[in-house]
Amino acid sequence: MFAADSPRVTLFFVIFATINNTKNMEKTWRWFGKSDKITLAMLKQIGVEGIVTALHDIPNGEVWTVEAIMDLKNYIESYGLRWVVVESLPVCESIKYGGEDRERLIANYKESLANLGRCGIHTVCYNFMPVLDWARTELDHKWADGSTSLYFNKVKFVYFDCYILKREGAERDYTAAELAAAAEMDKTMTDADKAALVDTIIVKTQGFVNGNITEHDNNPVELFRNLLSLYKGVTRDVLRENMRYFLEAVMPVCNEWDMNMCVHPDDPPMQLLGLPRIVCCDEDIEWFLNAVPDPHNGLTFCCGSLSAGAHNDVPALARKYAKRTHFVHLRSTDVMPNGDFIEADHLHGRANLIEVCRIFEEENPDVPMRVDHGRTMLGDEDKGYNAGYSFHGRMMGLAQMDGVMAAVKELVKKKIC
Ligand code: DNO
Repeated sequence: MFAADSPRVTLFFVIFATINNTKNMEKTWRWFGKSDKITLAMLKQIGVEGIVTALHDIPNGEVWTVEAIMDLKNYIESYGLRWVVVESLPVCESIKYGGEDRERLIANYKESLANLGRCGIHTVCYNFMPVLDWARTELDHKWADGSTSLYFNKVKFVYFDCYILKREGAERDYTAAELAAAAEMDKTMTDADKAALVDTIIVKTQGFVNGNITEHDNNPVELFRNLLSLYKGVTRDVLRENMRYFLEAVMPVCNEWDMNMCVHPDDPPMQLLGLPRIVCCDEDIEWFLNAVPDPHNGLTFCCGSLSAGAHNDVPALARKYAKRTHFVHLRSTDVMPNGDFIEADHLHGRANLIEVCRIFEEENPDVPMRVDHGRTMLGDEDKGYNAGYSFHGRMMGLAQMDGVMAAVKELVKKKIC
């Protein structure tokens, strides 16, 4: 098989793709709506064809009406693009922890799904992570070349949990070495450092994806504590049952309107802050797919999230779950022995995206894929883009993955690999 990290192989792919001109993967892009600083006109110029987006202005739990969906869909189509995937139709916390108003919220969710189906949009990405969507501790970790990427520093996360959040019993979740390193860190952390860490973990990475806490909230830590307290007594098994309950409730609508639901893996794929996380590994994926064995119940195969767990063999998971995958995120990470991880570039890291693309080309060639995250580079840094969602960095990732896909398509067709 290919050595994904060989520059010569990479070059071969890119040149090969250029000269062969095969019908390539649909180039999709996560776009945050009409107020996104990266406009559809810019995306047209870099060859984007499909859009991944959501009605970001509608508060979680409210119905997405046909009018609102069509307004955005028509806007996207006026640029000659198409709305391919919804990311995300958020599942409210109350559905996850099993609150009193979950029936009403599930009814609203079903109505939104039916309305999306009526408008011709059939793939919906969501997640079942309690409170915290994805977790990072640094937004601008420097590479030697001057570009930056997102980073998860385990000790900083321990520090946030034990010294800022001061969660009861938090110490039990960490090793003696991690606690000692956090105590050491406490000697030099200023108030400004602490505020920046809070801003990264619970504001800048969260506001634009799940709306629990936004830039306008005054006391994010207090709000966050309140959210965590909603999960008292919600064990892993309870969360699993709540997920099964939700999926069973929405499947009839999914069947009627041919809606593909695809859950995003937990990012990173491990327990955090005492909260259960239930889409972390092979056994978890197998569980939720079997719990509701309807083909509309599927996975967002986020190579980046899965690769951030040293326990996950990403190509092996792709082989096993390609046919139940409705959406792919192309991103890679490198995991360090101390539990840190860094977002690698798209041709490197432990996700092995070249092999993953080959597997999907063989097993599920029409699945929508998007390049996920990118470095911050070449002027991206002062544009105020959402964390991880740079313009130049993602454009580079898109070009790399486009070349890889073109080559893989040709090689699979000729049965060379
Ligand atoms: C982060 C994203 C996630 C993802 C949601 C899906 O960059 O991958 O926020 O969109 O978890 O619901």
